[in-house]
Amino acid sequence: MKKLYITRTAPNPRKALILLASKGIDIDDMDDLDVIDIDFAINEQMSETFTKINPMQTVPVLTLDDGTVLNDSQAVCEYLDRVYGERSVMGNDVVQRAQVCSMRRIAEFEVLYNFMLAFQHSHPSKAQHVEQVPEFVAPSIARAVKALVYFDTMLDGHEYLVGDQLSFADIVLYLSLDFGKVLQVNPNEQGDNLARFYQMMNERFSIKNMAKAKPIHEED
Ligand SMILES: N[C@@H](CCC(=O)N[C@@H](CS)C(=O)NCC(=O)O)C(=O)O
Repeated sequence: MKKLYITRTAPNPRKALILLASKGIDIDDMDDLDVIDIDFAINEQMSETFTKINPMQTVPVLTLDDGTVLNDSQAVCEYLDRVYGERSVMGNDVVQRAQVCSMRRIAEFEVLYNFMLAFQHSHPSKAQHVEQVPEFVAPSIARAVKALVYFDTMLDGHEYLVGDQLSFADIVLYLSLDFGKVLQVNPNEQGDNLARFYQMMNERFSIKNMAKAKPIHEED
């Protein structure tokens, strides 16, 4: 049985959850894949059991039947996209794939990672594990917000970032907007196009709609 280790509230594992949901697949009802929830509240990602699976102590992780371990969200999502569902969310042809890759990386590196950096350096829950530098926080948020201006422009007159169908770039942009809320960046106040995009994605993929608890057991 394949195993997907996730935390349902964290942006990188949510990529995998939303990717499958966008293909109409219920992650908790798959014949060949078990979902294992990792509880950040008790630092389960740092437990001995999980560290053996992923020494990087991060989620998501996908383990395959032959023992292969995929411990990066992009790799996990590439695998899930190719193996499950009809249509790839990575793009329908060579050009679209390149466009999705480009948009996804800009959303990831300019928005999501700057928000994550700001979070790591400001949130009390991270203080024990990160040498927090408060000076990183405001410039990181500012850089992310600046990139959101670009995405608001890209969505002008378009429902999605690439073509007329949902792609992985939309998933990463949505997660970035959603994560920005913990830093008091309101996704509804970053331009009309982004607000419309956020509301559309949030109706389908909010944590509230998708969350479900299923604790890991040491014997797993
Ligand atoms: N490059 C990794 C980064 C994964 C990552 O940072 N995951 C976060 C959740 S979004 C995590 O597991 N953090 C563990 C922690 O904060 O202790 C990926 O994209 O999979």
